[in-house]
Amino acid sequence: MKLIFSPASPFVRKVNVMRHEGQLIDLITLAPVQTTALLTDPAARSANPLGKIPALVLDDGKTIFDSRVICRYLDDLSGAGLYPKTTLWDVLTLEALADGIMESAVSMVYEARLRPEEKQFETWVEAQWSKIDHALDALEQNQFTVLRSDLNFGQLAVSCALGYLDFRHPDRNWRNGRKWLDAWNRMIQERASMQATIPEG
Ligand SMILES: N[C@@H](CCC(=O)N[C@@H](CS)C(=O)NCC(=O)O)C(=O)O
Repeated sequence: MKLIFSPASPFVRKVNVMRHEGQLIDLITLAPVQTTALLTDPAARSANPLGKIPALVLDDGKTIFDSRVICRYLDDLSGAGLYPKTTLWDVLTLEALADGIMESAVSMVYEARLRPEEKQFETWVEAQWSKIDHALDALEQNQFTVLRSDLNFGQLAVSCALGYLDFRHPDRNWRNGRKWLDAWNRMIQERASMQATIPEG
């Protein structure tokens, strides 16, 4: 299998975390690309008509995306058991929340990097941060109980999202007023899969 990826992407990090958790490192080769919403890499486009990464090219030539589908697939393949049947919908909802945080955080980066300065829309950027803020408050206030249950992929996805906030938005100080979430995240970040996938670039 071949993973079309870029190391800075939080969505890619989720897949990489699953590669480690499922002990699938040797089964998946890595094909790095540089792709943005404005300049799509041809390999990303040929794997996914949307041009987005991650995309996983299977051994039979078929491609699967997006990160949520790939992570479920790799969990199934490896038997890692990170989507327990008894809490499946809660775990998937937690993962969707993590993905939403990533989407808003990535779109803020795109706004700053891809849009000409005179066209940047501060109100819109703040509206994106407000989504993240509400999501983090909900996590701190225990609105998503599978965050505090046995290890599952929703938790790892949340930790990838928090890692991306540290990586791209350190000035927003997401830890302010969120002591519990910070302590929880420190514990998750100690896992070998999280340590091996710290974003760079
Ligand atoms: N829902 C997708 C989101 C993937 C995504 O937005 N990836 C970004 C990189 S972080 C991308 O490919 N951007 C290029 C583009 O928007 O064309 C997933 O979970 O995989």
